[in-house]
Amino acid sequence: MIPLEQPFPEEFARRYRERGYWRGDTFPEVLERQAADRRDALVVIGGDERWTYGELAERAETMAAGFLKLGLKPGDRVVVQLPNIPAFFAVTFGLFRAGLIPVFTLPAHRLTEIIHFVRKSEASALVIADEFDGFDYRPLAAAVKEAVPALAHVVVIGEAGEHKAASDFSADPSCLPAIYPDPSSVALVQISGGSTGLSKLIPRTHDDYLYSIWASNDLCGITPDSVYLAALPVAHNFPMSSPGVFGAIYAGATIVMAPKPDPRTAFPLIEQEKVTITGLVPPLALLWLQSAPKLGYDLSSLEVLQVGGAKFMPEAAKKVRPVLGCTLQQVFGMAEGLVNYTRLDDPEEIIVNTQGRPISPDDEVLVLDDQGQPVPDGMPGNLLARGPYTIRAYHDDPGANARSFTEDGFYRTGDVVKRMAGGYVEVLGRATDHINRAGEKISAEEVEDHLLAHPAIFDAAVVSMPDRFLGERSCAFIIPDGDAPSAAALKAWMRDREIAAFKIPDQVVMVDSFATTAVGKISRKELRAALREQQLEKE
Ligand code: J2J
Repeated sequence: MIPLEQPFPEEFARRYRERGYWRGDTFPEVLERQAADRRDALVVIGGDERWTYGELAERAETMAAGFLKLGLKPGDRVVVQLPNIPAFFAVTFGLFRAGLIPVFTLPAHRLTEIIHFVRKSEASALVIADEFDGFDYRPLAAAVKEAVPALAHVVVIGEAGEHKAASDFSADPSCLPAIYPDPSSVALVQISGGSTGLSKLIPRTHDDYLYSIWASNDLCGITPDSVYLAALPVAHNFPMSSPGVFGAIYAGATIVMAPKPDPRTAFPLIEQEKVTITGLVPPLALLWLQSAPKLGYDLSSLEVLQVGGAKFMPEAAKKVRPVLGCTLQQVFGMAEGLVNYTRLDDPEEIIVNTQGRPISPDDEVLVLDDQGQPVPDGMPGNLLARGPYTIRAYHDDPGANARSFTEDGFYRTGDVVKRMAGGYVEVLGRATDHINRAGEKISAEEVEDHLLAHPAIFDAAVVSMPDRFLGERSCAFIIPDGDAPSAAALKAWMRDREIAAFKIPDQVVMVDSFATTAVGKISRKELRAALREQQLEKE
């Protein structure tokens, strides 16, 4: 197995420890501490379930024993694909307790993506829910197992069918590891939004991830009295760690799991459970702003609304306080590390117009022109970052590592930003070709690769187009080979390739040729411009 590691150079690791960022803490210890300190406090509410910290710790131990009895060994990887249900925490903290490493995927992922994550992480088990939102994950898991024989086990929350039921696991404290993991070892794997090709694996250590979590708690006002609503899928880095559900557990707060983020699902939960903080992507924030006055729920417990994942426009940002009566916190983060927040006591002007500033005094941020020279504050440039919770490398991907990191360890975020006084940044756009569709990142290359498999497609280029609601949506320009397929037929064909639905192009345009750049590459920039012109003509 290729080892999962995060190569922070020793001198940096030493500095991060000396400055108190890396506290030598680990995830299993965090839960154990909370279970001892606040056994009867509520940790998670979801559906009909209300678990205390004590219960969660017990359930996690049972899971841990169950996984180990299947034959998994500490250090093995387990792909987790679960919706927002309390069992997510029993599984995740069970894996932590057993020294196993969760690889987090989203409920929207389908066969193609899950096979990739299982293969790339060399996972020996996959954990799924039986069904969610009308989709049965059991046949998907069976197909993954068939495609990847090294995947030894599928564990199901709910009705297991042909797989193993997590409910059959039984407690056995004797098989649990007596020692905790090394804090500098990899605790979990996140996945990249990805601008080129398939998603990359992002190994995060106990030290670095926990730092981003506890420091976020301080900046977001999380206390044991906080009630965090998990509206976005919890496996995503934002609701997981900024400060998200893990922040809530670190602080001894309560998590409310919303199965879906729409107002009719989320608002009653806010009213009933007196939710104090939640995080949304911009299109959802718009929907909440529009629905709050109409639906008439009592949202007065809400103190902070975090918005991130994509740019939240100032005109919308301005409405948060008057309409929802809470403080807006803009969050500009990435699963690779660096997270920026507006501070809760920042002037409204900063909260509305910027995407915040980095968490840590030791976040090193560069804003460079295309030649790699620093640009003055206030001018657009490419954002690079290095720091105590920003990765130094993706897992097992030398090509991506050479592209995405400088020799001295800065991560090239691919974002174009303007830095302002006080280190606040405004996100202007991206240098790389991914589409940010309501916070879901889509790699243009990955979708093009699927399209090129179509027998009637000669070439394909996928670009973003502005969308009033989603921020961006995707458009595929296609040069057909012979008779062009209809857009509907093409979308149906894409769906049959079993990829996440959000990756299927929203619009399909047939063309005779592509504009190319000076070196003969497809110019996605010109294609985007062509789209904008078309839209203008329509308006
Ligand atoms: C503009 N673009 C943004 C913002 C992310 C917290 C919050 C978000 C993520 C996330 C995260 C943006 N304005 N406010 O992991 O911990 C775009 C940028 C960035 C990419 C990262 C977190 N917030 N973005 O969205 O790994 O382009 O993480 O590089 O999914 O989202 O995407 P992802």
